[in-house]
Amino acid sequence: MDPMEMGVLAGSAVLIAGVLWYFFGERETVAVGISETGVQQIKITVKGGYSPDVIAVKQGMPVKLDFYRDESASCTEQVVFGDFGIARNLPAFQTTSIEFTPDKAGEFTFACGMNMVRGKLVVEPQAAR
Ligand SMILES: [Cu+2]
Repeated sequence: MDPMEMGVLAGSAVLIAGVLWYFFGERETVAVGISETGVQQIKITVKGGYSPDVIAVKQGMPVKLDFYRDESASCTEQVVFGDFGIARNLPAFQTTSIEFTPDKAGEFTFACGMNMVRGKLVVEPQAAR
C-alpha cells in the first residue's frame, strides 16, 4: 500500500466512525447558559430534529429557549411542551423564544406537533435550603 492509499483508508475510517457516532453515539446532555438576569438561556436549532436535543436546566429558575427553525418542512412547525402546557408555532428561518419557569423536576419530552421529532428537557431539582 502506498502512502496515498493509506491516507484514503484513514480518511474513510474517520468518516465511518463519524457516521456511526452520529447515529448510535450517546446523546450528550447540554447545560444552558445563565444570563446576568438569572435566566437559563439556550439556542436550539430545529432542522429535522432539535439540536441540542437533551437540555439540562434547574428547577424554579426562568428558562428561555430560543428555537431557531432552520427549515420549512411542516413537521417541525410547532413545538409542544405537554408537561408545561406550552404549544408554540415556530415560523421558518426565525427564532422563537419560549419562556417559562419549570416548577417541577424530572425529565420532560418536548416534540413537534405530531410527536415525531423529540427532545428532552431535564429539570434538576432545586437544592434544598
Ligand atoms: Cu412532526
